[in-house]
Amino acid sequence: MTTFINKEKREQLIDQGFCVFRQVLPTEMITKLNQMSQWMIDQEEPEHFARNRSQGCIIAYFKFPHPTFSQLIAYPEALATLAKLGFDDPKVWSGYVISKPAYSPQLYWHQDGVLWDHSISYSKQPQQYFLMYYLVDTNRHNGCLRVIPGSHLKRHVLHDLGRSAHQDDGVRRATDLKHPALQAAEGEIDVEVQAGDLVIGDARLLHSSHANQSGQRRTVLTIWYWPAYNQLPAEVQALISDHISSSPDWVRWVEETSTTTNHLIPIYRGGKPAVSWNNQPKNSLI
Ligand SMILES: O=C(O)CCC(=O)C(=O)O
Repeated sequence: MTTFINKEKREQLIDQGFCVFRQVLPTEMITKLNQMSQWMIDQEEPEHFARNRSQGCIIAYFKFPHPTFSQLIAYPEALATLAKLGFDDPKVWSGYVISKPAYSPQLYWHQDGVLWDHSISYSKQPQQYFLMYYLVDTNRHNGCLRVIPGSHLKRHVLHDLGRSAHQDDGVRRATDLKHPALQAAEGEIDVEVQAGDLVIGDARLLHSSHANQSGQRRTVLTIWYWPAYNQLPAEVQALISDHISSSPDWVRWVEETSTTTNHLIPIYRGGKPAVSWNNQPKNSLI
């Protein structure tokens, strides 16, 4: 079957670094995912929430395995949406429950690219995308996503903060609310969505989220894919495959879910050494 490519959204994703598809998840699936997320959150240790106060929490899908998360990773409507962007053979990388409790602070500005040691990161070739499903209607008041369009391809002053946002305790724990990674940023825009919408974004895009000023929890499920894994250079495929297969949790998850996720598993059997992992853009990003 030939899939109609949505050229407008593809162009937006490649040039601006993100796009939104409306109403990808039906209400019953949103209800199941909310129940699953709460079940995972309820098992997490108190120190996790304190350590990750800026995010709320960030719980990997395999930490408390649940069939509904695996169902979402291989969800036919999500994969059909990637196909509408021209990606009909994506591979998966990871997934998280990221949830802000009522009245919680903003998320720090960051980007999640790991291939900055490879020339591909300084090009428009599709690499790594997040698929984000917000499980409640989300706006500026309750902590919607904000992004800096185009920042996956163009240097921004926030790049010079480096990885301090991820590493600095005052930022992660949101005890230093005056830190530049927690401020409004030049060029930012809000991405307001309804529950069931799907936000797709480039891993290199600078993003954060507003504080949750509401009395209700705000949860997003983030799943990372390599939309065109088979077209990536061998040394990049090697990094992806080495990284995941070195995790016993990943190996167990692959075995347990193979009937539904087999076609999504990135495998590299060539002999090229992996490119090194680097989260920080070089000066050649201008
Ligand atoms: O909480 C959000 O809205 C986005 C989460 C996110 O991008 C992250 O934690 O890396």
